[in-house]
Amino acid sequence: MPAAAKATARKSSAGKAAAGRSASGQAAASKAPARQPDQSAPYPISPTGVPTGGPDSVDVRSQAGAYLTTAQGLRLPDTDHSLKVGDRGPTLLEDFHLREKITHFDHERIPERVVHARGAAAHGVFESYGTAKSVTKAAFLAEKGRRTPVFTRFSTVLGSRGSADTVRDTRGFAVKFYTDEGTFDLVGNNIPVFFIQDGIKFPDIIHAAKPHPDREIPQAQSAHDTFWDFVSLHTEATHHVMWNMSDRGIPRSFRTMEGFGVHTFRLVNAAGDTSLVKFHWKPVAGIHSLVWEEAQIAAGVDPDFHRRDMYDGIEAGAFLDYELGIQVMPDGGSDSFEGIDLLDPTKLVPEELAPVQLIGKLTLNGNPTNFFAEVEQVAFHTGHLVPGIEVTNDPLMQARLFSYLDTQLTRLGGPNFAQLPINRPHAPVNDMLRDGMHQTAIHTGLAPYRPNSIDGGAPAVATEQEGGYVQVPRPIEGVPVRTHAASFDDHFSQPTMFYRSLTSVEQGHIVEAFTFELGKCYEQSIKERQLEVLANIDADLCAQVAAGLGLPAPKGAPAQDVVMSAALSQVVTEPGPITGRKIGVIADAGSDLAGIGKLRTALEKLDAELLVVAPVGGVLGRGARKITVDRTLLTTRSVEFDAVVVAGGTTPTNDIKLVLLLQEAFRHCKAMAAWGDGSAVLQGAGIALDGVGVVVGESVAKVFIGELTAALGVHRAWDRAPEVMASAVPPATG
Ligand code: HDE
Repeated sequence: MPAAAKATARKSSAGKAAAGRSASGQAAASKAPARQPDQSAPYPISPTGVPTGGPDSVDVRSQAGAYLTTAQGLRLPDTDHSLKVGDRGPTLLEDFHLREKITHFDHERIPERVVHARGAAAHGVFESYGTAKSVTKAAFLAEKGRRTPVFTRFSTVLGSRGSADTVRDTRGFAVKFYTDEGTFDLVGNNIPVFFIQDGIKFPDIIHAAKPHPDREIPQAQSAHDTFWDFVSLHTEATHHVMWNMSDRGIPRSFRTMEGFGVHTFRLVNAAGDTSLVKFHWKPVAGIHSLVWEEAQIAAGVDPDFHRRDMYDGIEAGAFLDYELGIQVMPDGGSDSFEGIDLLDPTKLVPEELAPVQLIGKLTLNGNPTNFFAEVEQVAFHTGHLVPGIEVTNDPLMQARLFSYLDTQLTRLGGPNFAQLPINRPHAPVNDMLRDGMHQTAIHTGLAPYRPNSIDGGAPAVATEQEGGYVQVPRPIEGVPVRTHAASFDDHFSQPTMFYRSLTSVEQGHIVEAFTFELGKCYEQSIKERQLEVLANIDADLCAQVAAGLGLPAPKGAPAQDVVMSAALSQVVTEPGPITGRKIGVIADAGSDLAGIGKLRTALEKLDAELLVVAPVGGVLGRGARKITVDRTLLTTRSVEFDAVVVAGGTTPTNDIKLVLLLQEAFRHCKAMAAWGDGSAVLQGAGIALDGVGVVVGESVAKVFIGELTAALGVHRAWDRAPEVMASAVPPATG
């Protein structure tokens, strides 16, 4: 939404609140504050799945009434003073309002998630292409054009609820589909493989990765001894660690992240035929990442970098789009494909071997109305399945089937968390589960048991034809053992494939990430052991990291015959969309304001946002040409922008904050541009106008806009990297 419309929307709801006040200051209208246009809320559905009105109807669950009341609806004359004996006397125990207010406040927090505590979420819709019909009977996937409401939460794994968004970590990508056949949760990550092969190791990896238990340091980081101690000993983590150390560990935004279901699922079609399937989310805006220095700066200057980006984008109408894709493998009984064990969650299936077939589109278009009620209380569970989607014997998946239900008992205070508005299914619920903490449904009938005669035998169980979830027959036999299949022992060939499939720029980032992380460890033996792991992936990688650490490079035995997978690289050469990108325009009172207006119109058409950065706040120009300053040199930093442009007419200055902003953006290989004499400002910061990814023009003409958006569309001018990102780490020799 354009800024002006946003302001009007805000004004109108503020206006409504003001209109509700009489001259005496007393509230007179009966309306609680309205929802903002960018906000959505859980559908008005009863705790048992009965719709209570359309999505736009008045939400009876929000606060109502114009007067401040107690939780019992008693109107209050004062909430600023406790009830005292005289104005200097002690407080009376009889002050029930004070006690209720403070007691409720004391209990406002629930335990944060043990993992994935830091997250943000949005409402949206999933529309099926119908192309999955041949592999699944799940109606929300099989029926072309069917639209299913969704709620999607993105998260980091390690940090606490208040930690920074841009830390190096895996990101959660959890999607709740409120289908007519029951809720389906696809609880995935932005990395296609996992640290462990068996769920029983989850407490170990998480204990190692979380802050040290004595001083609770470091927050939201893997750059510490216990993490590297564990993963260097537990080499099945190697593949995941490689992805963490790659650009995937520091995504630019939620909008530019891929998502993966990680495990292999078993899909069943209407005829009962089964396939083994891996789920992928493909971001329509392309896959892009931060550079490490940028991520570190952002963690300080804007710890909310990712959630702000998503919320602002949705508010501006630049929705987040992803296509859902599946890799389909035959279910021939071996649970493997082309020599890859599909039950091993540390292995991926290269897209070149099993292409990702697109089956639908997810659009996130609604911000939450209330963070706690929706984002904090949403409960995902890998066991929320619908007919047509089944699990496999992946031992990681099997353990998750237990964990997600169990964790909610502590986090959400009992077994009725499915009745919380955000968790309510949109399908009718008749579960015969009764009572328990926070029971909000009013169940009727006398016989919550089966068989019964008193309630007429109801509810009935459903046959498969009636939508009953009947697992496909799966013969299982064997003896109880605590072991794993021999194929699980290969920990290195896919990390080698991953590393060798990347461009040299991406490989360089991995080298730097390992060197940084291990450089933060204190224990020499841990660094040495991790180098031995790297030696089994790639000799050059190991040599470079060893050089950076000042240690000898050990010899390993990397796989020789790995087949590369070009799909693993995220560097693009053809410009993609620029949806949601932010372009900072440096300007002052003398700048070409008409040019800025023209550029803004062009960028907004592409769903990108132009932000005017000036030495001081306020407004530039007057009348129709007037432009509001969005940021000052004091309130912004280069990391906020994907490209920095200097407007024609802007006076060169030696303000160090401006020089830093330009040089930093340049160093991070971002698109740089200037029109007219604005180019002198770039030159003043030492930026050559003929450099890679530097766009200059006489005015904001079509060609200038085209070149700028093309530079933005490839995300970074990587060819500039050798010049501006030169590192002490010696270059690859191979
Ligand atoms: Fe999770 N995980 N996990 N996980 N996970 C949780 O559930 C767990 C795993 C993932 O936005 C918890 O409600 C075990 C893989 C996401 O609310 C908990 C194991 C993948 C989220 C839990 C795994 C994930 C969670 C914490 C090994 C990617 C955030 C609070 C067997 C495919 C969901 C909660 C949200 C959250 C357990 C492994 C993704 C404790 C035991 C593999 C995206 O139940």
